[in-house]
Amino acid sequence: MIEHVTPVRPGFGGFDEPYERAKVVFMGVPLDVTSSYRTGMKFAPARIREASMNLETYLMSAKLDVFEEIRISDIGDIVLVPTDLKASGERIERVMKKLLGEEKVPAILGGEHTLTYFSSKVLKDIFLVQIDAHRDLRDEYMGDKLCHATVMRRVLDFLPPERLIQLGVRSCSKEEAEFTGSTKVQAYTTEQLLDDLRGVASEVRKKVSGASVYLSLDLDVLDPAFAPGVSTPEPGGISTLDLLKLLRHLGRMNIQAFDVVELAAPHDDGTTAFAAARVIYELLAAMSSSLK
Ligand SMILES: [Mn+2]
Repeated sequence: MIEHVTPVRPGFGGFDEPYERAKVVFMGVPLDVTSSYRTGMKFAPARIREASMNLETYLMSAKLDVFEEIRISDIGDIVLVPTDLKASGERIERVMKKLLGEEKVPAILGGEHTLTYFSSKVLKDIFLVQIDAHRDLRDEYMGDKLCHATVMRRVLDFLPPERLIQLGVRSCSKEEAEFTGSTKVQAYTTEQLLDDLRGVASEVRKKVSGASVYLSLDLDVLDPAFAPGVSTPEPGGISTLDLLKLLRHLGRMNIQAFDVVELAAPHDDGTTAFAAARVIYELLAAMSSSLK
């Protein structure tokens, strides 16, 4: 039993190992506080787990079963303080520290994107690879310094800008465009991805080289046709298959933790939850060779 965590059964995929033996450890982080539009991200971990139970754990692309290749556990959901972002953040940091201290690879089922500020802060000398339609780089949003629209700007309070790599972006404010023009934040737009997915992926892998990576996947990078149930849908995105192909490459980076965020469960017919579970399986398959 881990402090501030409530067990959930069945866990992701349903074949989980005891925590002690596991390398990859799933946890739900049902953070749902700062959304400016749709809410319901607190229900996302349950919906993603449910979808994960109804997909094959054998991956044709990788010719392996992720549960045979990787020791996976699911500790359940972090119990957050619904009205207190700071207190919730402290709990996220505490659980992350414990897992990383025991050489686990945390796999976070969000929750809104703001959680990434707390979960990535705990890792040292990382590249943060953010797959997202939005840049999330406003300095403040409606007076709020830390929310889903500013989360990556706050990450830059502790992360050197050249260590943030954004993939699939296609929307930002004028302020964000001006800000990114003057910093070393690296970004690849949706169209750059679609024009040369393999080229972008290998460029990112070259930049990151062997360094530790925190991978943050905002499901709104997908076109709303493929992921309608997100907090702030952004038309003109990539397909689920594009994302699977991208993760087949990026999963071979030295990933120390990852999150999948922004599923607004009440607005989803299951499409987005299944896409989330499916891309997680693909990512795990790609990560499996380096996790052995
Ligand atoms: Mn985001």
